[in-house]
Amino acid sequence: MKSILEGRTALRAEVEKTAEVAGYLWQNGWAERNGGNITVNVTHLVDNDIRQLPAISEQRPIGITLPALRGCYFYCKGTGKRMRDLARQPMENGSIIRIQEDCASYVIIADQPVLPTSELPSHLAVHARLIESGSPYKATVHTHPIELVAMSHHRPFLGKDVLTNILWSMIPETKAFCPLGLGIVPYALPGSNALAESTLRELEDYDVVLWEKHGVFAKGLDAMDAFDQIDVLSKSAKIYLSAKAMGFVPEGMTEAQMKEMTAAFHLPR
Ligand code: 2HA
Ligand code: ZN
Repeated sequence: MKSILEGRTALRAEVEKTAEVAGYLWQNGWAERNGGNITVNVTHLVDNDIRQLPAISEQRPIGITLPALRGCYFYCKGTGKRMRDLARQPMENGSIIRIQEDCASYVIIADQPVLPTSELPSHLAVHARLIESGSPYKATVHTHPIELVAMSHHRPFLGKDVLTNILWSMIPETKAFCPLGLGIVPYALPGSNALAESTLRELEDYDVVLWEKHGVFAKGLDAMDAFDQIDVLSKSAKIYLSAKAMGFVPEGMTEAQMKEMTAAFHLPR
């Protein structure tokens, strides 16, 4: 069977980059079984021939109405599919969907009728907000990074910007490459509207948010950019835990050293 990616260099590159990220999530131990999701807005890579493609699924409800997404196209990980499989075969473990005229339903158009992620409403709600706010961001990534999830089990860490400041102070690059820090989303049932709504709210101020006792949700220019931000935060969490394992609480960079970073890298705060 011919893939939609054949002869489409830019779309193929975007899907392959997403597959590369899926491999990193698995290799990092952040994507057990079918854990995690990736959704990428590929509308700008879609040509007229793709727009004419017939649906290969029934029209399915999203669960919410998102007017900003009318006629948009997304590559989505398939529900129940594994990141480690998606890394090798992205079009068998994910699919491309088209948002319908009603802005409340979608159809799958390629390559196979693989149903998209269970977290589709929360991912699409974030994409709608990104479009409405004129953001260049095209990707959302949800994954289960071990050390960050472990830190979310400690109540004192869940106060506003407590973890942001600890993680920023572990190594200078974290503040430079995750300049907005880490937002906190209180525990809510996976796939629930409550989780989607508090994620949407927290992403107004942060690029990466920590879902208490579950995982992280990040937005970025592409899946690689979202992954990089999670990766630098995870690196800092590992340094914190390594210090604790050696029997001491790490000192962290001083206020003055953090301020120096902010000025040198022209960071927002
Ligand atoms: O899709 O990780 O939270 C699998 C998940 C949902
Ligand atoms: Zn999850």
